[in-house]
Amino acid sequence: MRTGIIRLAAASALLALPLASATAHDFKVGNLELKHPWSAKAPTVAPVLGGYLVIVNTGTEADRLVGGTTPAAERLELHESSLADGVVRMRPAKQGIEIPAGGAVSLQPGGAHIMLVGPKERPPEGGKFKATLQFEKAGPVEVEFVVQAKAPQPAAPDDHGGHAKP
Ligand SMILES: [Cu+2]
Repeated sequence: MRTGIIRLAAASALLALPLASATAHDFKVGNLELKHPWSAKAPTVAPVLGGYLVIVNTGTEADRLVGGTTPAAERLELHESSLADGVVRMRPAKQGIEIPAGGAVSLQPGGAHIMLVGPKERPPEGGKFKATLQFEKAGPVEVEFVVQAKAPQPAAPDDHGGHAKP
């Protein structure tokens, strides 16, 4: 799979900001709190959909998001992004995404994120789809992503146009 590229309007969009959304919904597994999983409404031709949420680890041991499944797409992948010269490049997060002990990770446009490859359904804005996220220590947890036209916070445009079709 080719590396996708996102062009950011502003690097400041990479900053993690607190969520404030009327539609917030949370899930819990072990010491992990999964806050407001959401997906950006995408054009019907988009070969991928982004999945975003904030993961809080209230435990004393680090955990790791290592993968997952969803009936909404052929494949669920974890991607990480790096910024160079104002361009964000994304690639599969081979080691998964670490959630530090007593810390939090924000999966968001322009940063590390969940990528649904080969979407089978495209729920309208306000629609939902289920996914099971797999954590190294906390195990599997079923969550529900809500589709939004906009990020629940100031963030980069959800431009995954650089992604190659599988
Ligand atoms: Cu991606």
